[in-house]
Formats: sequence, C-alpha cells, structure tokens
Amino acid sequence: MNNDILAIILGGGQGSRLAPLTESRSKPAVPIGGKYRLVDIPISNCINSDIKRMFVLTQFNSASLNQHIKNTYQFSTFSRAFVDILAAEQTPDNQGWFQGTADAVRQCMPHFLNHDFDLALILSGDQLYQMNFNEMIQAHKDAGASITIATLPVTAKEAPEFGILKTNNESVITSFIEKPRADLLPEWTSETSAEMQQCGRNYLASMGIYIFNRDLLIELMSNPDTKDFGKEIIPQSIDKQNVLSYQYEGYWTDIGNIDSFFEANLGLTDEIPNFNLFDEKNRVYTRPRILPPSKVTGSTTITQSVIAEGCILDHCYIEHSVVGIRARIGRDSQIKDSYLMGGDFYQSIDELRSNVESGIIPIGIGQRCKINHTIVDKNCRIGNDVTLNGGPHQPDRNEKLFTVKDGIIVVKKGATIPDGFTV
Ligand code: ADQ
Ligand code: ADP
Repeated sequence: MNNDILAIILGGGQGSRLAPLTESRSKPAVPIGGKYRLVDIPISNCINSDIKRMFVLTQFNSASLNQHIKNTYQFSTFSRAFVDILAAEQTPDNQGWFQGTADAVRQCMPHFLNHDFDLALILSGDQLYQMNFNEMIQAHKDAGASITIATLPVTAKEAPEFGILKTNNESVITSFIEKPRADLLPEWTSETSAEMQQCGRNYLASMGIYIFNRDLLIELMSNPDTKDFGKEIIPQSIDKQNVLSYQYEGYWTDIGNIDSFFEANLGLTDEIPNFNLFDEKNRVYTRPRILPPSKVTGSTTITQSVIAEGCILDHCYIEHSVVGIRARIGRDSQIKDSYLMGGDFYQSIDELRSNVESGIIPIGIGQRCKINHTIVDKNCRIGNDVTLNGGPHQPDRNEKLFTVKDGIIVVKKGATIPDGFTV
C-alpha cells in the first residue's frame, strides 16, 4: 500500500449541472454504467494504484452514498485502508456549504491531519478514466515538485472549459489560465506530440488531478480567501512553487453535465469502448449485490447494448442503450439510444398483482412504450403506451416528472408516468 499518499476525492459542489439526477442524492452516488456509481471511478483508480486511504468530500451525505460506500469498500481490520465520507458541516464559522474546491479541502483539513501522509492526491469525482497514479507520483518525486498537475492535450473547441497551461522543456508549468475565453486562445498553444497535433489537440489542459506536498497544502489552506483550486490556488502558485505538468494521453472525459454523462454512458456500448470495463488489471469496483442473471423472454432483440444483472426483459427491442440493474421492460416496448438506470429493489409478485388490481403502475417500463434519447432514473413507474422521444427537436425545460436538457429527456427518480403519456 502507498502509505505516504492520502487521496481526497471532490465529490461535487452546489452546482446542479447533473440535475435532476442530483435532486435527491449526492453527486458521487449518481448511478453510471448500469451498475456503478460515479464515485466508484476515482476510488477504483486509487485501489488499482494501491492507494487505499481515501476521503470523499460531498455537499450532503445522502443515504444512498453512505450505504454504497459502507457496503462496497470494506478493508481488512489489519490494514490502514479506508474510504470515509466528509460532508459539509454547519458550524458557527460557515453557513454549511463548501464555497469551492479549495474551501472544501480547507474545511476538512483537521480530518486529513489525523493521518500520516507526505503527499495529498486531489481528484475530481466526475470524470471517466482509468489511470495509474503511481507514474504521476514518481514524476512528482523525481522532479522534486511541490505541486503536480495531470494534464491532457485538448482542442481549441474544448480549451475554454478547462484550465490551460504552458510548460518549459522540463515540464515545469510557467503559466496557467482558468477557462480562457476563445479570443485569448492563440497565446496558449503548446508543443504536443505528433499524434495529438494531428487531432488538433494543441492546448495543454489541467485534468483537475493534483498532487500537493503536505506542508505546502497546509500552508495554502491557511489562507481563507482562496476558495477554488482552478481559479486561485493553482494560478497563484505558478510563480512561487515548482509546479510540474504530468502529461497523460489516455482516454479521459469529464462527466459533469447531462450531455457528457449521457454520451459517456452510451459510449460503453461501442464495440471497443474507450473506457474498458473488461480490463482485469484495471477493475472498476462496485457493490456486489448478488443479483440473479438477467432474464430475456419472447423474441426480444438486443443490439449494441450493455445489460446489467437482474433485469427482466420481456419480448422487447433494445438498441444502443445501457440497461441498469433490476430493470424490467414490458412487451413490445422499444428502447433506443437511452440509459435506463433500473431499480433499487424488486416488487414481489403479490405486490405487482395488487398494483395491477388497484390501477397502480408497477416499477419498470410498461408495454408498447417507445423510449428514445432518454435517461430514466431509478425506480420509475412507466405505464403502457408511453412515448418519450428525446432529440434536438425537444426544447430545454423542467417539468414535475421529467426535464429536457440538450435534447435529452431525463425522467426523475421514482416518477410515475401515466399510460399513453407522450413527450
Ligand atoms: P471544473 O470541473 O469546472 O474545473 P470545479 O467545478 O471546481 O471545476 O470541480 C472540480 C471537482 O470538484 C468536480 O468533481 C466537482 O464536482 C467538485 N467540486 C466542486 N465544488 C465542490 C465543493 N464545493 N465541494 C466538493 N466538491 C466540489 C476543474 C479545474 C480546471 C480543470 C478541470 C478539469 O478548475 O482547471 O481543467 O477541473 O475537469
Ligand atoms: P439512489 O441513490 O440510486 O437513488 P437510494 O438511496 O434511493 O438510491 O436507494 C438505494 C438503496 O435503498 C438500495 O440499496 C435499496 O436496497 C434501498 N431501497 C430503496 N427503496 C427501497 C424500497 N422501497 N424497498 C426496499 N429497499 C429499498
């Protein structure tokens, strides 16, 4: 185990970019890939890098996050490994929210300092990637750096969404700008590899993954005026500290908004997905749920899809979709370009019967539904003959049962969609 490293996972701010998926749960608990939660990605990267002491910082500590962490990440009593959730606390000195990423770390410093560590590895909770942090840690140590930032070449179109930086020949960062306006970009190009240049990736972006030496982190966190790593801590450190760029060229994507979250999930259905769930050396861990295998009946057709365990698919059509745990899809329904998160529990046969008798719509997707370009959150009750037809023709809006963002319909957790409903 890497005993000198403490991992700090930034689990999400007040921002509601993933709403309505974050309406009733904290961001790290948002289900991804049919059976995982967002927080499983950074935690798995840490475990695969033999870093097993982790804090997850979150605005609020939902029951599902707590349950998930408690039931998934159990380490031996004889090891020092742990995953602890730290939620924003209301104290006489603050109103109860973390004011930004650095403020979140500052407020939790007393908890971190209860542990021995030389280096703090600070990670974002909303990114999809498989990275072994040991190479980055080694580069940090070899260069005698005080801060190391993982960086990635990006295109001019992507650059305004990131912190953009320039380095000298020794990969030491010489300048940094957080989310530059497009008209400033010409000054910010870097020499990237020939392969990256071919794809137009001429800007070096911060991946929001940082290593800090312990003493420096303590010093920087003693200034209560700095609230954010990207806006303040990093730009202000460039001239004063030895800040190293560790360049990464593997697959990495931000999944912090509905559009990128949706694309990343559907990307898992590619013939060879960029994010490899089948890599034995880089496993993605999650809660073992002991579910039955998925059951497919009638003339169900499934093409280019990912189906999680415990599903009941009855005589339906599924194309280019991710179907999550315990999902139930009724007869003659068509699911296309969609992510169904599935359910947290099964209804018993008796419950289903009494639901039908009393006109209550059971959990799952009913019969003859057409669902396209849609995310269906967990535990939804979708009636018969429902049409949810997402796409660019749908204007953005927020309704009681669903929202539309960038043409993607998102049915809210636990929503009941009546028979014949059409969007
Ligand atoms: P952003 O992703 O825009 O840019 P930010 O919104 O600060 O930065 O989020 C970073 C991470 O911290 C995310 O995982 C977010 O959920 C989490 N977070 C945000 N506020 C938080 C809070 N108050 N408490 C707990 N967690 C919080 C950053 C950098 C850029 C860099 C990109 C790469 O600022 O320089 O290029 O990440 O994605
Ligand atoms: P999520 O964050 O995905 O929305 P929740 O916090 O609502 O999840 O629920 C997750 C856990 O709660 C599941 O493990 C499930 O066992 C349990 N759960 C939720 N609702 C019910 C229910 N009605 N009956 C039994 N278990 C439930």
